Amino acid sequence: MAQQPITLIGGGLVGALLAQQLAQRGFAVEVFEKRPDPRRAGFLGGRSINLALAERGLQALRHAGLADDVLQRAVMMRGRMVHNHDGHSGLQRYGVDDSEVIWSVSRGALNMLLLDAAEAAGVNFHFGQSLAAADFDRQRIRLVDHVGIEREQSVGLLIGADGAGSALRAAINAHTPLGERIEALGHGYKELEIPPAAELPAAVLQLSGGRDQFALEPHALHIWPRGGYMCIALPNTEGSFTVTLFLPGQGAAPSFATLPDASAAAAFFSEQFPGLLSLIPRFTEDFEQNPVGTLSTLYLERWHLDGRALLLGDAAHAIVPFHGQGMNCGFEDTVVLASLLAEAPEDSAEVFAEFQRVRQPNADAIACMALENYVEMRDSVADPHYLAKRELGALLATRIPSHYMARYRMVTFTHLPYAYALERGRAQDQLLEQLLRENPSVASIDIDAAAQLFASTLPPLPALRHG
Ligand code: FAD
Ligand code: 8R5
Repeated sequence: MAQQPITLIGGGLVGALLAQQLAQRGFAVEVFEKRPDPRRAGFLGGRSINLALAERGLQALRHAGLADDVLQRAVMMRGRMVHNHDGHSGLQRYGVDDSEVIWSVSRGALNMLLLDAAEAAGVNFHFGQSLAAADFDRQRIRLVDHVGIEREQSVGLLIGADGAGSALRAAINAHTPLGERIEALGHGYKELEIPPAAELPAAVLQLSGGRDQFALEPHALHIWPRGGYMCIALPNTEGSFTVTLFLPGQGAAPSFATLPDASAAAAFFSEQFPGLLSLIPRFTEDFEQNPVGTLSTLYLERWHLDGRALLLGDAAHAIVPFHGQGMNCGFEDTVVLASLLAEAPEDSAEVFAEFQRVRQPNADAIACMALENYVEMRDSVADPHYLAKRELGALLATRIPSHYMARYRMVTFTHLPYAYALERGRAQDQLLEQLLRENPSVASIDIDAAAQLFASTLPPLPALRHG
């Protein structure tokens, strides 16, 4: 087939995975990536940033033949370890057993693995080449290198996987508005590090089992919920944890505005997260060196310029991080797009329109659920009503798995469309609320009657495909 070559902007997680899949299907793919090749330049500063990989992302990696390689370097997380203010902690499992777990992976290592795989499939990468402008009518783009030298390049089909601040999005927008809306969350984040246990004084490890390589339980995503804000920690393979503080940016204490320096922040931590603070020996350096990250949701009315240019991943639908699904959703995008393009390579206008038709309702749904999960993580996980609902849900999941599945499990461990998970979750939640209103406690609920209520009110869940 005499198809147009593909010009991909951005060789991050989504760009590299898409490039590999398109090359595997016989497309000629050129990738222009702003940053230098991470395999050559190394990851400067050595900060380990990790991400949670769940079933959707894993499924996309299976398609690409890369799942086993990735899992080999991942740390299994079985559930959330909730650290309450009184110092007590407990594990809330994410799934029913160890087949339903999420995986902590290093962003740098994952990106390098994907670049290797894409190159092996025949993709041509051009690093240190940043998109500056695009002339869609002449099929040319302008690129600028790291010293500011500009050049022009002729292009084929333009696909933008250049992240939340997408330059291709800005270029399309200047040609034909995309109907862009960016909603700031108003909360920011700061990354800190818990080093491997060997680098910590024995005294602070007593409570968490000092014999281990890790200062905390390694096989969990740790949460310190504090109502309006929280900390989380994800394990790294080397025995360290990346901690993230999520906090309002402005306003009454505590907010980033009321923590002007590391000593104010340390005082706040010793009050709110004393056990955690003792595990962060480089608190001052971390707090001073690492910037406050911003969090927002990006909504676009359109994701493409007819058959000439398309956006995917964060460039099309950046979301807040609280469901750990940004990368997972972007990876799911790549499978859909690669298969649509392979089916009709000459009809890019139709493919791009169909891609948006399929993916946009799902992107909107995960955007919404990610916002909701912030409240759940920072507040509800310690709330008795929420815990009662969870307990009742767990009973129903065992009693009628055909009619009840927790929304978190649909999002994290199945390939059911996000829009379905959102809608089904709402319907289930109404019934759970009704049962808890009509009964004084979970123990007093007749589970057979509850199961009957679900079975007679809701259609059965779709049969699940596995693997
Ligand atoms: P990016 O990964 O941002 O890649 C964009 C690429 O485009 C980059 O390589 C960039 O250099 C390049 N680029 C930018 N501008 C240009 C230009 N002008 N020209 C050429 N190239 C350009 N998601 C999860 O699923 N689970 C998690 O646990 C999770 N944790 C996260 C933790 C952090 C700290 C952050 C910030 C995000 C997290 N996410 C997580 C979200 C996830 O990182 C993103 O959804 C995902 O990286 C999106 O991939 P992308 O390729 O679309 O964008
Ligand atoms: N992203 C995650 C979850 C859900 C956990 C749960 C939450 C850090 C900037 Cl905040 C967050 C989750 O409901 O118990 N799974 O994976 C990843 C998360 O944050 C990532 C690490 C992050 C952006 C900073």
